[in-house]
Amino acid sequence: MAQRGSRVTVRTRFTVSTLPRRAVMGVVNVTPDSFSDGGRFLDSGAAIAHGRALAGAGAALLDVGGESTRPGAEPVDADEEARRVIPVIAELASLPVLISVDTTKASVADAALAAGASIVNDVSAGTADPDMLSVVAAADAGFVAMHMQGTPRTMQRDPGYDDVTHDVGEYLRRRVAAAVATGVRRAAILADPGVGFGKTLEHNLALLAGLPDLAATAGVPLLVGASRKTFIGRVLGDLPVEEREEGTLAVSVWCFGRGAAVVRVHDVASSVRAARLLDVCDRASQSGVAA
Ligand code: PMM
Repeated sequence: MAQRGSRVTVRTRFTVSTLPRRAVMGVVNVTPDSFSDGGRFLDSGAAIAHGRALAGAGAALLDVGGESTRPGAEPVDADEEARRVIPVIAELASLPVLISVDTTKASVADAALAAGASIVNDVSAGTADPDMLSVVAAADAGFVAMHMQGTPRTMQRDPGYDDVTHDVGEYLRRRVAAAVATGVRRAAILADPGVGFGKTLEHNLALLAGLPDLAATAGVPLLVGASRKTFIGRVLGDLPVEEREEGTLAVSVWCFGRGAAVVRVHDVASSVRAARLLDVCDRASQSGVAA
């Protein structure tokens, strides 16, 4: 429980199995330079309004980030990052959705968990800050362990793997094991292949094709964040970021069809509607309903 002024925020104890079967995480970037919506929500009032709108559109989780991880991005110091995200998290924590903080810094994670976040989404899977896993464990919080090759500044220069699905799966398995060994509950961990983080178009496609294998190797359910990323634009003939929504939706449906537990997207409404349709089709096929 976190105290903030006169308001008391109750942080929900996160367990992956309590999520809707196909859950949608909405992105709330409080950054001047994010990958696809950079600068739009740097003002915390605008970010809060955006988070409310995403929750209203059916997001089960809101992911609040104050440091851009787009290729080439420069790091932000912890004080500035906390100044961006904490007021937004404190406000959004009163909504009936789970809040995650997108950070690689233990001090930011700690403050975010105190402000009402339930999950730490770490694109470095706990490797960037030696205190990260113990902060998550001490708060009994959820954890998203993402794979990245290199750092955001350098990761797209020349990514390489022996076998991308195997290498990423093994990495995620090791990071999940490290988190569990530090005291993070396995039932509160999601693994993420890190679409676009040190990956070519072919690597991204191989990972999407291999989602069931990845989940089996990682040993925990998957979260996938492909929304508006470069590979979608490339596949569709170099479309700019504002024209990648249909491609994003196709990837959400693909990921849900391959068993992903969560998709992380900017446009929540379309993926939520798709998830509902998939649920209804599943139920119809299970009960043998014919048209
Ligand atoms: N992508 C971005 C930022 N954070 N976190 C996870 N777990 N997975 C992702 O794929 C991911 C992430 C970059 O995209 P954005 O700048 O548009 O949020």
